[in-house]
Amino acid sequence: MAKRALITGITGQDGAYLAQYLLSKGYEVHGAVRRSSHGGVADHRLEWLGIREQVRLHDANMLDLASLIRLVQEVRPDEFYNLAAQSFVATSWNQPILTGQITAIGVSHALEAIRIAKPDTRFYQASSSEMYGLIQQPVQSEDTPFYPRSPYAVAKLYGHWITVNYRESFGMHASSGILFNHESPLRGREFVTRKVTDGVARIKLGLADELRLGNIDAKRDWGHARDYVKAMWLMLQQDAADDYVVATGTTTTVRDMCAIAFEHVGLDIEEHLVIDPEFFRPAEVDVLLGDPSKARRVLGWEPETSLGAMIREMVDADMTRLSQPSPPPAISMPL
Ligand code: NAP
Ligand code: F7E
Repeated sequence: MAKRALITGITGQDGAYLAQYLLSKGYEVHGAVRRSSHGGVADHRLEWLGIREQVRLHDANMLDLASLIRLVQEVRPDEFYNLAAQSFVATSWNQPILTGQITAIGVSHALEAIRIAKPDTRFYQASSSEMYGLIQQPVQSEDTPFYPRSPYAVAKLYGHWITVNYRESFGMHASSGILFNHESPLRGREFVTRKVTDGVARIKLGLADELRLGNIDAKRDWGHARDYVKAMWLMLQQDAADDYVVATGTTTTVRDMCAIAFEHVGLDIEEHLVIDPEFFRPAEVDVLLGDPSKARRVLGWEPETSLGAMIREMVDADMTRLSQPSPPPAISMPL
């Protein structure tokens, strides 16, 4: 019989790629979707990957424990991937309480739903390298102490430790993936890589003439979401649940990432890039660099896509989107 997976956050970047990967492995894939007045566009990433008709979507919200209990009772998943979150760091200073409710307490809701309705379900928690924040070691591994620098990172720390706690308290098969930044053509346009690739494509096509960014000296360890969702699945195939860093082991400045995008379309970065104080954060995570050796050793996982290849893929996808007869308008949020 096909294994059954339940994904919260299935309408997000990782949820879409994970659904595609699990379908390719023969899973029956179910997803939790929160009701929105924009219902017609919530599944645009699943549409982009051509899998919308192959997944079963259910009405549930991370803020509503009862909806999650009912969902686990109804779907009876073998594996539960908790990807739902208020995941944009900058917004977490504007909406710190909502971020805590979804990104922290939402994890407790998911774990309680499993504990009540089907305790043998294997659980994956989407933890984050943002938990390292003000880094305590130059290269971050599973043993590096955390020092969160945003309401988002504080909330993720709760989600991480409550996952560890349910594993230790109730013997649940609950694993936490400490994933470093991962991107793709399906990344939200508020995140810096996609803001850059969308912005560069607009400039190339004459739809804009500048790209406004904040701290371009920040460094990140960027990988491809398509590669990273494989690590999530591998964690749940292990006999024992555990925590793993998933990263490339290479770090790059925002400036250099941006240069790759401009170069790809033959534009001069100096002519178009504008530094705008509006995009600086109240507290910054200056540099992140992960050590994925445990994931490599135990899971046999390797990143397959270089930063350069990924940024070029993203620019090409944005050029295609923006060349359509009615291209998407520029992002309107002040983010
Ligand atoms: P994303 O694109 O922002 O997707 C977030 C998902 O959560 C969306 O499907 C969203 O639904 C859903 N969601 C938000 N609030 C919800 C609620 N109250 N109830 C139900 N669903 C809700 O994020 P992502 O990049 O795919 O990341 C997936 C997960 O990994 C997140 O937990 C993120 O924090 C974490 N993470 C991401 C990275 C990264 O670099 N991408 C790195 C480490 C950890 P809507 O479509 O309705 O908004
Ligand atoms: O920022 C700098 C910004 O928003 C990266 C989320 O998926 O990864 C993501 O969080 C860096 C920061 O991602 C702009 O200050 C400069 O230093 O793309 P980002 P993030 O904050 O690292 C982690 C692992 C997660 O878990 C999160 O969910 O880029 N930066 N100028 C800018 N960032 C943005 N967004 N916009 C700018 O204009």
